Amino acid sequence: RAGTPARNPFTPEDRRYMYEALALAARAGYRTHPNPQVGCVLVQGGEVVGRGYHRRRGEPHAEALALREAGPRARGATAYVTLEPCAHHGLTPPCADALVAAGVARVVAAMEDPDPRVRGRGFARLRQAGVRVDVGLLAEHAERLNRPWLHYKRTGRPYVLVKVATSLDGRIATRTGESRWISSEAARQEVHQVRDQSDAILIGLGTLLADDPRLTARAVRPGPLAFGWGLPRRLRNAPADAAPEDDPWQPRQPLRIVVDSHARTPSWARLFPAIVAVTPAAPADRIRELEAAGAEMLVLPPGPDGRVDLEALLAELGRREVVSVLAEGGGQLLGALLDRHLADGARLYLSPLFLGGGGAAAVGGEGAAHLAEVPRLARPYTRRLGRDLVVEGDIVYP
Ligand code: AOF
Ligand code: ZN
Repeated sequence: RAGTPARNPFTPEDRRYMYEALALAARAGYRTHPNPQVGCVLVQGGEVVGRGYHRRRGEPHAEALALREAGPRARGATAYVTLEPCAHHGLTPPCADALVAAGVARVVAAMEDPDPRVRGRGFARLRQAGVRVDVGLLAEHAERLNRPWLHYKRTGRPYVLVKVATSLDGRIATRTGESRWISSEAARQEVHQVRDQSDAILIGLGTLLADDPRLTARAVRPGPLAFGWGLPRRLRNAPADAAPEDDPWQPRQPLRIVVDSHARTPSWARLFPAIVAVTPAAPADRIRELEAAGAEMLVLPPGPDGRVDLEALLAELGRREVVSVLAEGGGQLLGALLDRHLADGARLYLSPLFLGGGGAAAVGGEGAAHLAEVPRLARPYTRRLGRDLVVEGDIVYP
């Protein structure tokens, strides 16, 4: 134990600069899709000489922007980066080479890049060129910053966030079916910000029939990082706090997806254009009709229960570079995702109301027979929002 501090290569200054790099990265507000959010700060003689963050796919990487700002002052500098510098020729040249060429003396990285094109190769190149490399500073923040992207890179599937807005007794409607509005105005507004930061929204047929939702993001302002629970407030709020002229907030509409085994979606549904996921049991005439209405029909193998195999659906979405999915309901879909261990995170908006017996439950599905088998939040984070209580966190399965 006595030897531990001596092996920690990081100083309080290192922490401060890495924190700054993380705050820069977070400004992107997931606009980097399908890329990660990355920030970089270059420090020379106790002075910041360059800053950068990756804004959008195809635009320069964080390191390239910081090096551009620093110019010749990058020589001998320390680079603080929130992710391992890349080693591949993608849409832009390798950052590891650019750092070497600029004469950077030391690279401090929060974590390794799990992308198969990088995965340690960036560090190896830097070290081969004589650059000192220290990895692991504020890694827990870096993990939370790119929660959906890291999951997507590691599993090939999008990160699935389950959204639930209920009464205190976990219901989404009264016994007569009234459901508008259980959650407060503030919570409903936040949901638009979450949609705006999600690549796709998933609903079941029941919800479509009950609500006929548009599922668009009608967010007027950028919000805090939707998938960033556990981050310090300053990092999580970075997109909202970034000056608009600094990073213009372009509206982005998520893909809309309905899980509808037998293609019962009405052709007048308001959410079109959308993807409708069906099984081979769906009638051909309905498929043609929905295609004419603006649907992309995705015929997937049926799962064990005869309905759309959600695992196959997520695998297909992963192939299409969907990094994050917001599952908005209803109870059957959310229950099926939990039953099959496919829900990765949850956000609950709890309104201080009791709807009582007879009101529909927010989560259905098969459910657990024993407490030892239930999914739970690894660590629930809570906060107040208007009159509601928000509970969010990563789901773990036994
Ligand atoms: C970095 N700095 O700022 C980012 C990195 O399509 P490309 O060429 O932009 O490459 C995307 C990949 O590069 C992405 O999957 C991730 O591994 C890495 N992103 N790397 O050094 C950055 N955005
Ligand atoms: Zn790069």
